[in-house]
This record gives sequence, structure tokens and C-alpha cells, in this order.
Amino acid sequence: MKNYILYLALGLSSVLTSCANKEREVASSVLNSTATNQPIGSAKFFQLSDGKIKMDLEINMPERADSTVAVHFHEHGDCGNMGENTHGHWNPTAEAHGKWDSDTYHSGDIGNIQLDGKGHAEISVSTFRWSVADGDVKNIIGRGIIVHGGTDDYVTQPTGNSGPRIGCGVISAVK
Ligand SMILES: [Cu+2]
Ligand SMILES: [Zn+2]
Repeated sequence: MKNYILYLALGLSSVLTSCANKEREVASSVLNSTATNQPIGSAKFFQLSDGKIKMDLEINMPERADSTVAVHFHEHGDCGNMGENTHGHWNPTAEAHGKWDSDTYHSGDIGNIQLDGKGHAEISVSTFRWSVADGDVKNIIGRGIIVHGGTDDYVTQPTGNSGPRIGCGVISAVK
């Protein structure tokens, strides 16, 4: 009987834990080629139980196999004019452009991503720098995501000299 109660308690606590840890998708973006308007990838955002938001980013650009692209969040969620309408890097903390997790960087400075022999890459980034709360300066909803065809040098201000805008998406809320 004692064992039975113990197992019941363990079972219940694991159910509660798994609910609490469940990642909820809160936003997403389809990335399209600025040249052809065809999909080249996606970003999915999940609210984590520790308060961070996690982005799962996938890129598929066979024409860019075995090269790097550079990814940033840009200010405006408008991919018109070959991505130029997204304007500059989203910068809610008024920091300098830089490498992710360095001393100073924009909150969407994802940086360089290595594509494999098929032009594919998947990365995950989790951070307290993002939110999906209305009125929050960290809110990522409605921002643009730009894929650049060059290499982010992490130094040149305010862009990293990352090259042409080859892909673009808009971050939308998932209800
Ligand atoms: Cu950029
Ligand atoms: Zn930047």
C-alpha cells in the first residue's frame, strides 16, 4: 500500500512537471527569398517555462550550399522593396551591433549561420531579450527577419556589413 501511494505521487508529480515545462508556440515567421518570393525557411518561437523565448530557425537554400548567411531581426515587418522596407536592425536596448552573447549586440543579432552541402541549417536560440507581451519594448511580434547573403563581421556599425538582403520574413503571433 505504501508503495502504491508513492508511485501515485510520483506519477502525479511527473504529469504536473510535464505540463509546466510544455513549450508553447507563440510566434512564427515564414522566410521568403527576396528574389523569387519562394520559401527559404522558417522561424518558430516558443515561450519557455523559465521566461525565455526560444527560436527554432531553419533555412533551406540549396543555391547557397556550403556557405554562410547572416540573420538579424530588423525594425519593421514589411518585406517590400527586396527587404529594404524592414529598415535597420531592431535595437530595443540601444546597444551597438555585435556578436550574439558578446558584451554588446542588438537583440536580433543572430549572426552568421553555416549552411551544409544541401544549403540546410537548423539552429535554436533561447533568450530573455524577447517577449510577446503587448507594450513590451522587447516584443518581437511584427518585426522583420532578414537573411543576408554576406558575412556579418560583428564590428561594422550598425549592420555588420552583412551583404545583400536575400531572404525576409515577418514575425507573427500564434494564437
Ligand atoms: Cu540585417
Ligand atoms: Zn545588429
